[in-house]
Amino acid sequence: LGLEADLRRAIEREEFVNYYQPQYDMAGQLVGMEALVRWTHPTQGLVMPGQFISTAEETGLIGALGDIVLRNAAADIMRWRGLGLPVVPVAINISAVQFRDARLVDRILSVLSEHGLAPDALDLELTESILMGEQAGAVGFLNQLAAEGFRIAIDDFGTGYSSLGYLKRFPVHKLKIDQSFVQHLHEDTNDAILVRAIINLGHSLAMTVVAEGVETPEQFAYLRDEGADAVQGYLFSRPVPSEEMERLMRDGV
Ligand code: G
Ligand code: G
Ligand code: MN
Ligand code: NA
Repeated sequence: LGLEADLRRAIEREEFVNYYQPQYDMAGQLVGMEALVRWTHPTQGLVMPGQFISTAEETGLIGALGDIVLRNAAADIMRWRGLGLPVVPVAINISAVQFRDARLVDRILSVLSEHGLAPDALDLELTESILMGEQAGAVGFLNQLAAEGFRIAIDDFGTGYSSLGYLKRFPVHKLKIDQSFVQHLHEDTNDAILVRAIINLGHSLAMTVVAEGVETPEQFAYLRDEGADAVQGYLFSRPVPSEEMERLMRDGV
């Protein structure tokens, strides 16, 4: 209960900032970034999402928190555009719980229109569980979001229920290979084979394939040789505050 009350207060005071982790294509060009929320706690300092996202979901506060993340992203995008910096899509994480909110699509659209932004400014990162069909209404939301012009990315791809049927039923634009497969590419032949298979699967379905959690030049070389479209990971940059992201956009890695 302590955390819930604390979180409620933090949402009222908007004690959250977006960090951003850049995504690069295989030639080193910035092609996107993922927004990752942090709580700027008055006494505990910077608190990571692992400490509060699940409580936000259980208490219904995730909707309001999601709005704050979106507003912060929209404000950053507008500032960067004003500075003439390269305009790349910002990926926003949307959890399965947020997909239960009948007003989800309206919430996202209204934040964007407040800032004069079009849906193509964002990628929406969803987990496989949302697409597995156990949630009434999820299919309708997805089709609605895609029709509005949002790109849909499947986060942590390969760790879900591995029912691939949903990939052809839903408007999915991007697969993000889960970092657990990337981590052991060079010790585990099975992981290397799975990564190759996911890249080929995505491309066969006309999707973009992004690898997460790239930490070594060897992992990057394998992904490049297998034809991955983009990479994200500590090898290039950790998630950084928006001012640092701004510097990365200006000066490169
Ligand atoms: O860097 P990292 O510790 O930031 O992120 C941990 C987890 O928190 C990730 O699984 C990520 O999907 C989740 N997360 C980060 N930011 C958000 C957010 O704005 N909304 C939701 N729903 N999840 C987020
Ligand atoms: O939304 P998702 O679960 O994909 O969130 C990505 C998580 O992975 C965040 O917590 C982010 O900080 C973390 N991350 C990003 N790049 C790397 C990396 O290269 N190595 C590791 N171990 N974690 C990473
Ligand atoms: Mn993500
Ligand atoms: Na992920």
